[in-house]
Amino acid sequence: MIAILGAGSLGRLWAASLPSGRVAFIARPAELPGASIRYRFRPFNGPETDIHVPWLTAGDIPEVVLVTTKAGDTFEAIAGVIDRFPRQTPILLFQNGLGSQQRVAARWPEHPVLAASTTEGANRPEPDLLVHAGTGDTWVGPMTESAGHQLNTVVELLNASGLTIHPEQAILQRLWQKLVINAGINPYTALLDCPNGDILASALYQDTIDRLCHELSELMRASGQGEQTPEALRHQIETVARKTARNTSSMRADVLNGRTTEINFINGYLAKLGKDLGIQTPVNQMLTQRVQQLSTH
Ligand code: NAD
Ligand code: KPL
Repeated sequence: MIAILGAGSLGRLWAASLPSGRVAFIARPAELPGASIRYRFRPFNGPETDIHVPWLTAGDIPEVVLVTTKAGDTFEAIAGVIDRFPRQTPILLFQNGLGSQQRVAARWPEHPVLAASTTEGANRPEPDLLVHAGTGDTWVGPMTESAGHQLNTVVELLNASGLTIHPEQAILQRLWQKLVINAGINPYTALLDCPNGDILASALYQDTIDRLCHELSELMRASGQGEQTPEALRHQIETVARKTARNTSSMRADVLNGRTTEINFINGYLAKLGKDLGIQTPVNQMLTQRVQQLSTH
């Protein structure tokens, strides 16, 4: 049995993709779950299907727990349920950005904690409809020492979904690569309320992107993530912004839907890291503060 904590867009994508009967959602501790979660699943290709996913029952021991909550909810979500699972149960974290994964790995080092970086795209235009909006790749790798031994088992379990999974020993590096892209696209789309491609010609982006990439380059070097010039980072950001030009970023979508954004785990994480490492990060700080202000009213 594969258990999923967080029955939102990504959790429902995994639940719909894994073989039925092999997957269950984990209820919040105070929740009295009903019979099952039901929704329509619109795959990337092919006809819509009806999905029923049961709740994990007290006697079920999952082979792995997929955590698909937002970064800001993850620590508390796991803390509420982790006592139900044996120590050897692998925990696989799907959060965007950085900070939440390290916090979980540091708090529960005895558990095999793994992290995933995924380019799959899923959304819920209606509460009972899950749309697989874009197919991609998912890299999975260990965040704690004990997780290294479980990596192949976890990847094999996930392979049953038909989604494309890769084992990745250097998962932190992979998460950093995505962090850089998110840091250079997401806050601009939220502040400018525009699709990804439209940020490129804006004054806000033009005035700050070189300084932002300089901060990113310094932070990567100081935290052992290798040497990347600011120019190379800007090129990577702009390539993704052009490739996803008509997309609404996850951060813009969160703001438009009145949800808390993941800014604290993207530019906010980088600003905090700068403070810890003695590196100035005025652009990351400015973007973090301005996006935080968007969500407070
Ligand atoms: P979402 O908001 O749709 O889903 C999160 C779910 O977690 C919600 O249903 C929420 O009710 C639930 N939740 C919150 N606290 C909980 C708790 N204590 N116990 C149980 N459930 C709880 O978000 P999402 O789009 O599915 O994204 C989840 C994470 O995956 C984010 O970090 C996001 O950046 C990342 N991600 C998402 C996608 C995507 O396509 N949706 C792609 C890549 C990465
Ligand atoms: O990952 C993304 C997000 O929206 O969070 C990008 C790459 C910016 C695509 O929209």
